[in-house]
Amino acid sequence: MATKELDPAKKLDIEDIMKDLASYHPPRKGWTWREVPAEGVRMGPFLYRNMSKPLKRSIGLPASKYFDHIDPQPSCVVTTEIASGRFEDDIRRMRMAAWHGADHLMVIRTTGQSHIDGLMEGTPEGTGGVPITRKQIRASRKACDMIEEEVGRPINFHSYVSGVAGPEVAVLFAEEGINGAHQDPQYNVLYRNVNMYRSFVDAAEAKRVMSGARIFQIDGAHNANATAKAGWLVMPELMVQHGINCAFSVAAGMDKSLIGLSTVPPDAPPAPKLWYDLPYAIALREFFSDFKMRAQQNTRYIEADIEEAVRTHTIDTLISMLTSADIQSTITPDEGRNVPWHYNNIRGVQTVKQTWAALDGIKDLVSLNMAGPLGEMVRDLKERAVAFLEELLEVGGYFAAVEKGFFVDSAKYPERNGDGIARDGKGGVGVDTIVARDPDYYAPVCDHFGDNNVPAGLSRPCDPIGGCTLCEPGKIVYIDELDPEDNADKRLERTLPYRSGDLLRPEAEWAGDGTVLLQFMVPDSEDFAREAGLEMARKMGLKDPEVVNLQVMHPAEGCFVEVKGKVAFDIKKSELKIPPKEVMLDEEEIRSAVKTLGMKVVAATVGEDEHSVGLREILDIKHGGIEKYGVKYSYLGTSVPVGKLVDAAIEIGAHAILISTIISHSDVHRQNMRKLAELCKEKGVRDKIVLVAGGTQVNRDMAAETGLDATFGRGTKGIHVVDAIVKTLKSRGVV
Ligand code: Z98
Repeated sequence: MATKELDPAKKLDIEDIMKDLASYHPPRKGWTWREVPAEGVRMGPFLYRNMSKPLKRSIGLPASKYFDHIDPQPSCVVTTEIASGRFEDDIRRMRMAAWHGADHLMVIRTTGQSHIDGLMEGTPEGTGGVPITRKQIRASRKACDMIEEEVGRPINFHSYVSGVAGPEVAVLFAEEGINGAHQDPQYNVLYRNVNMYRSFVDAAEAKRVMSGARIFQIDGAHNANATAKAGWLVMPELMVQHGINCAFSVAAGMDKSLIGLSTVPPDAPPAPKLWYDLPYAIALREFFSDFKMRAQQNTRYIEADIEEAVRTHTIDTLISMLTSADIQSTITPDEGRNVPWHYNNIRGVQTVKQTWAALDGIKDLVSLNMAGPLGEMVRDLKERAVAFLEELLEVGGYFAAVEKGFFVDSAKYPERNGDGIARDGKGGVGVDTIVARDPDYYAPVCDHFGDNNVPAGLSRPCDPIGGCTLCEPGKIVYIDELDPEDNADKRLERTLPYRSGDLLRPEAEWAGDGTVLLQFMVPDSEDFAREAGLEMARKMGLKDPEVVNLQVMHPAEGCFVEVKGKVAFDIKKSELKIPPKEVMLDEEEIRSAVKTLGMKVVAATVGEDEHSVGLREILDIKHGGIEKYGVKYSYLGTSVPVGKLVDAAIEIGAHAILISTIISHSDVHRQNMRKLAELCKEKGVRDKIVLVAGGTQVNRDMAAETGLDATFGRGTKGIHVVDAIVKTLKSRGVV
């Protein structure tokens, strides 16, 4: 079914997306990589060596305005994790993330979904993630189908095939066109205490179904270095975990190109990161050269400070570039803050984009010195991993090793601390639930693992039933909301005024949530800063304030505090006075007009005004003053009588007079402005010279009131002034 084209000027119409879901099926299935032209990508004045094709529509980095708004896109797939608990809000966030360059949207499941032994229906609200259900996936995939058209690049939608309903979830994902999923039976065993045999039986089926739908798989080895007391010591074990999942996946019928290793740098500064993370990344790439690498920042070290997260992320991205990661997952400090802020997803994506552009083609300029300690460390890791695997085989194989607590032990193999996660083969969720298939077992479904006595002569195993749901999507049974209260329609009703009505509230997570973040410094010790911060936020009118970040600046002098909270007021859009949008002339047009005229201006602060700093900023080239655009200026100094300025302008044939007037008592600023206009009239030059005034108490409306051509207040830059002069001269037919 074709989706509607999105209008970039309009918000997503969530209600419309929710319509006709029962008959919606994704137009395409399977994972997609970015297109990376071998000859590089030319953008603006640059040639990029390792970038993918640009997007049809996107928002560049903040500094892109200095470079013709180019938005180079890294060669790797860029991931962002989105999971606010309400999928209907997340799809708006997905659109924002896609516009900034994310093409892998990972939807974290709600806490505990691994333990649910079947599929959930409806779209209840989640905590710590989104409940993954058919309706939620279908609506989100439908939104992604529209968004990918809008930005001009396929979007990979991703969630998790883990827990005791793994195979059922895999079928659901295959039916609904999910493009990527975490799947690793070891994850279930170690972190979710699912029975080890059951977990591997399930995984074989799940992996087979995933490969049929060309769903890209990411493993779960990284969870060990996020869980272990010392992540940098478990690297040999991680390589073994990767190896087990890769080998098992291939044995279950998965294509190697669809298997990704979840490579997570074991360290973060202040640790000497490069000495651990780089050899680990290289050892992985060398051992697993047939497979893909998805790199993600280590969540274990993420504190509540966004700056810290971004710094570590930048270094991680450098390592990813040096070792050619295929997917870069981005992370935000939200794990430490408990609010998944929309804009932090974007910041994570920007970090990768910014680093990738800055370091584009780094491998053509810099090479790794494998002859030194790096090569030695890589070899050491590989040897330890091989020895680990050998011992695992010696004790009787994987299951025996898990029983003995081989995994997530906090010492560096072959040392052991005896604190690994040990699981009992006769225990765990789903123990004793494996049923051997009868010798004549036959299931009329496709992509089914193991013995299936498909009758001879059929082109598809599902022919006798006229097609399975993987072949005939029309057979999928779609169940809509069951809960009359906890459902998307009810939530959408409540948030409608904030999404398409007249009301506006700040938003961080959900439409109309009113959540804001305050940043300030409390000039006292940590003992007081937290409570003081909360109290200050309350006095500023925030409800439910919570300190989400506190950084000591000095033990006694003070702390930087970030407090989140909620506001309860609404703003009415219809009551806002929106100033008319100023359309500035093109910079080139301005420069050429200035050049043609040989534009000259005279400038001074007038009356008894000694404040010259603002005017100098408007004039000097240093911070983008009018000099930058070729204007020649005569600066007459401070406290200059208005008449002197007019005489000077006439004498040198200036095109404009610029006065600056800060002092405003007794309305002296207005008086000087009026005087300038009157004197020019008296001397018969009013139509020849453009009159401009500026100052902190001046605003745009004062021009009309005082008889000048343009007046400017705070925040004015040289470009605004020269734009106004050229526009006025154009209106007079001078240029
Ligand atoms: C990541 N930010 O890896 P439940 N299966 C595997 C996993 O690694 C995970 C799950 C399932 C991280 C997210 N990973 C952490 C192999 C989780 C999650 O429903 O939470 O048990 O599944 O991208």
